[in-house]
Amino acid sequence: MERVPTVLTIAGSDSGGGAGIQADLKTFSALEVFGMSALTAITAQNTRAVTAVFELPPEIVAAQIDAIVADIGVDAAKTGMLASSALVRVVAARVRERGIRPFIVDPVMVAKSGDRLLREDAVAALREELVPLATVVTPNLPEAEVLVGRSVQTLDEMRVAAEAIVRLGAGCAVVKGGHRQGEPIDVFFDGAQHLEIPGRRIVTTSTHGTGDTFASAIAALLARGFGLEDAVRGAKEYLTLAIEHAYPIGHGHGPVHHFWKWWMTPKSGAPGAPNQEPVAEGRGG
Ligand code: PXL
Repeated sequence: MERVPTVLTIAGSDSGGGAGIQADLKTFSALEVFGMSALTAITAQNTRAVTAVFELPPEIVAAQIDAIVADIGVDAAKTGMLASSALVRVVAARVRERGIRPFIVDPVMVAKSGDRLLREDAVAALREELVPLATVVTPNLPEAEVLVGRSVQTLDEMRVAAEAIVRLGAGCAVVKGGHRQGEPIDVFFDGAQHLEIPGRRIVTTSTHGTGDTFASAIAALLARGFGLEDAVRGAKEYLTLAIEHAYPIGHGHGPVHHFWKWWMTPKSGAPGAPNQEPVAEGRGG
């Protein structure tokens, strides 16, 4: 029998179920790989706000990764919320020492609610220790600005930012255009080829966990053997349909529908329902 690819998320828990490891594990399952998790932090959170954060000790994060590598093996891994420089460093050390690849770094900095998920003093560790290990880095516009230290708003600036991230040592950068007005174009650069990957803008408030879902989908598709460009395009397609099929949950930014392909029962309030309002400016993606 064919072996099922195994994919690891190194990320935080979202008690609201829409982002973090919850989104990652749902994405892995939907895309037909076996999901595993090394938990970095616990957030108390709903669709409106993060109300508390508890960071786990670096040793237990390292122990989770070691336990998984020692028995099950990792065909691809991705990172989400890493919270602190100590956690960034321990994850970088483990990924380097265990030779974990492909390795997708989603440089998570703030939640959809605006709450910080990475301490300011951890940005340098992320840039210097984690990004150079990455097969792909997937920043949104604000994250790209923090990583490269300059404005990233126009398509040209997105291209320059992607190049700068590759110069930091990443194999590839996908700068996501979801936060721009109009068509959400992602800019892809792998050190050789620049691509503009167009998408469809869906008017909805159900955008919580979109970044986590995108990075996890890339990890799953890479683990299944797709090439980088196909994995990124496939991830975007999967995410677009998951946003489109979202049903209302909570009163803020609701989650996407990871299992749009499998659920048979029509959902009241699915696309176009009363809570589907225009995406707030500067949010989403
Ligand atoms: O979407 C980024 C993200 C990652 N990880 C956790 C989160 C969020 C956003 O809310 O809560 C735990």
